This record gives sequence, C-alpha cells and structure tokens, in this order.
Amino acid sequence: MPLQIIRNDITMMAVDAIVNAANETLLGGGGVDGAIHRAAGEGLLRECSTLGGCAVGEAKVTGGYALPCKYVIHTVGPVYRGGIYGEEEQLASCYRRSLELARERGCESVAFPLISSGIYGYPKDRALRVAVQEITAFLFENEMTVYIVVFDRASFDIGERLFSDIAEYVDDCYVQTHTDDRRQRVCRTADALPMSVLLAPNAAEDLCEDMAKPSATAEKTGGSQKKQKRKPAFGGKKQTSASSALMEAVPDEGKVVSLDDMLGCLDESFSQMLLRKIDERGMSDVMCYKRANIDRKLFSKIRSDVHYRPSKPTVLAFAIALELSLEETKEMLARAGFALSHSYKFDIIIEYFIRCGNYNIFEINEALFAFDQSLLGA
Ligand code: AR6
Repeated sequence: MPLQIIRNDITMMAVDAIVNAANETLLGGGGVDGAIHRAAGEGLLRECSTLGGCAVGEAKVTGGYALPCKYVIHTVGPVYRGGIYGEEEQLASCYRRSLELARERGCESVAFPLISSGIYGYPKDRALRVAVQEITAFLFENEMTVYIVVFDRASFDIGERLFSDIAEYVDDCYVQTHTDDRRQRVCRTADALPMSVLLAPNAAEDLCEDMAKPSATAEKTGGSQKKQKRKPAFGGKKQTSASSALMEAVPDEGKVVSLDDMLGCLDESFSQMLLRKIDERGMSDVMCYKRANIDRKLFSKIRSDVHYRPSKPTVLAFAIALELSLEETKEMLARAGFALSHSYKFDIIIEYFIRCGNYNIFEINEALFAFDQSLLGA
C-alpha cells in the first residue's frame, strides 16, 4: 500500500528514512524530536550540529545511527497561529521537501509523524489532511511506500463534520441491522436508508432523489488518458453470465448439469472485470492503481492472473478508483466472492462514501483509520 496511516512510535519504524519534526536549531527538543534523539544516540546530535540549522518548511538529512532506519530527515514545521500566517503552505512544504530528499537518497520507504501537530499546536485533523494531500500528490509521480505515524489516537480529533456524518450513518445502519420492529423493517427494505431519514419523511424523499442522481464524478468517463483497448474477456464474445450460459447449454428442464459443464461456464473473473472497467472508463492502468493506493507489483500480478483472488480491501480500493456505483461495487465484490454487509463498520463506511459520490481514497482511509478499521489499498 503506497500510503498507510498507522499507529506506532516512529523510532521503531524499520524504514529507509524517518522524518523528524524538529526546530530551527536542529539541536533537539521535546516531542518526537526528543524521542528520535534519545533512540538514535549522541552521534545524531553531533551530525545535526554541523548542519547550521534549518528554515521553516525546509528539510535536512542525517544518518540514522542507532535507529532501525538508514536516514533521519529533519524538517521544521510552522508554529500554528490560527492558520492565517501561511502555516498550511509551510507545512505542505515540509512534506514536499522531505519527500524530495528521500527520493534523492533512493529511499523506498519513509515514515512521517504528524508534523507541527504537537508542541507547535497545529490541529491534528487539519495537519493530517495536509499530510495526506502532499503525500498523495507525490505518490502520483513517484513509487514509494509512505507511512503517516499517528502516535496518540486518543487525541485524534474526529469531531469534524465529515466524521460526525459518518458516525451517524454507521450508527443508523447498525440500528437497522440489529433491530426488528415494523418501522425499521420498512426502513431496511427501502434500501437501508439511515434511520434519521425514516423519521423525517421529506428528508427521506430528498435523500432518495440525491441517491438516484449519478454523482458528478461518477459520470466522468475519463478523456485524455485514453489508450489502446485490451482484448475483451471471453474471446470478444458478448458477455453472458454463468447462469444464463447454463440455461442455453441445458434446455431440458430438470436435467442435471454436470460439474464439467458448470465449470465450463464461469462468470467473468474479478481480474477480467477490473481490466474491462479500466478500459470502459478510458483510464490508464497506472492511473487506476495509483488512485486505488495499490502497489504496482500487486497490480501486475492481478493483470497477469485471470483467477487472482484479491482481498476485500483491494477490491474496494479498485471500486473507489474506478468510481463505481454501489451496484457495480457489489458486482465487483461478488466476482471476488465478497459482499457488502451492514454488520461491519468497514462496509458501512465504504457505502457511505460511495453514496455521497466521494471517491477520494485517502479521505476514505482517514475515516477508516478514525473508526479503527483496516484501510483500502494493498
Ligand atoms: N512517534 C510518532 N509520533 C510522535 C512521537 C513518536 N515517538 N512522539 C510524539 N509524536 P511534536 P511539533 C507525535 O510536538 O508539533 C520539539 O520540541 C505527537 O503526538 O513532536 O512539530 C521540536 O524540537 C504529534 O502528533 O512536534 C520543536 O521545538 C506529532 O508527533 C517542536 O517540538 C508532532 O509533535 C516541534 O513541534
């Protein structure tokens, strides 16, 4: 997975480089800076003292000394003063400069703390958003595994509107799945609308209309990224499902179908469906796996193995990258032997984002992380 958000102590990360949230002197301090210096040993401070400090938004690199990483990239985040003094751009620059340095040193894996979000006071949710935006932009152009290491999930602020909306949706879907009076049964059959909708009939109509509208993004058909069409699955024949093929093969009602016949009529596989959808969207393979937060090597495996069996988060990552509708998402999941269920928060969160037409995988992953779920991608 090219971008991962994890909970850990950054000094334990066995990656090529870890990033230090330092100050302009580069001579150590508290927070993650103090932890890194303690774990690295005196050699790190000696090397830092030769660097002549570092400006806000810039970065400098040293060895990793006793740490399990090769390099420490020291960057200086802004002190947060309300967000009106260019702090966001300075913070974004910290990520960009650190990633550039990592690339120059040939690093394949880098771990970041949430720069400025401790002693320097940057609100954690906004600091995370800046981190995700900058790292995502970098990963569209570069191959690297980048970790955002969040130390104290307890202080992770999920109070923002997006997250409270998700929390409400998750709760509503849970209630529907786990209760059974008449009112709620009706609600379930109405394609699992949130409980709040049931209690407000006008709002329900509005939401139904909203859901019926295809999202602006989902309507996009691609464009400039057009490329040569792949050969269609099943040798170019019009696609038929295994069940309809069986009907054709076995006209006599009641006749027992042999296992060989059944196995000869397999449905389109996950891999075939994925490649077909990429072509239909006019997307390039690279664009698709980058948007899915999927590693290039894994994508090659899927492409070359028609019977590849992906994990559920991998399937959903591609569904998001391809901006599939809920129905198409369910179909793609079925190709890999999975379904969406209202018994799992993970599934409900994905469903929420698809219904909202929000196909930004990194925002989805932020939400999944906040709700303690595994992330999309591989
Ligand atoms: N691993 C991962 N994250 C950590 C760790 C750790 N071991 N320790 C803390 N964090 P901060 P800043 C998180 O204060 O806001 C220093 O004195 C922490 O929860 O370390 O950029 C420097 O010398 C928070 O989310 O850095 C500067 O003077 C994030 O790391 C000043 O602090 C950053 O918190 C820099 O302040």
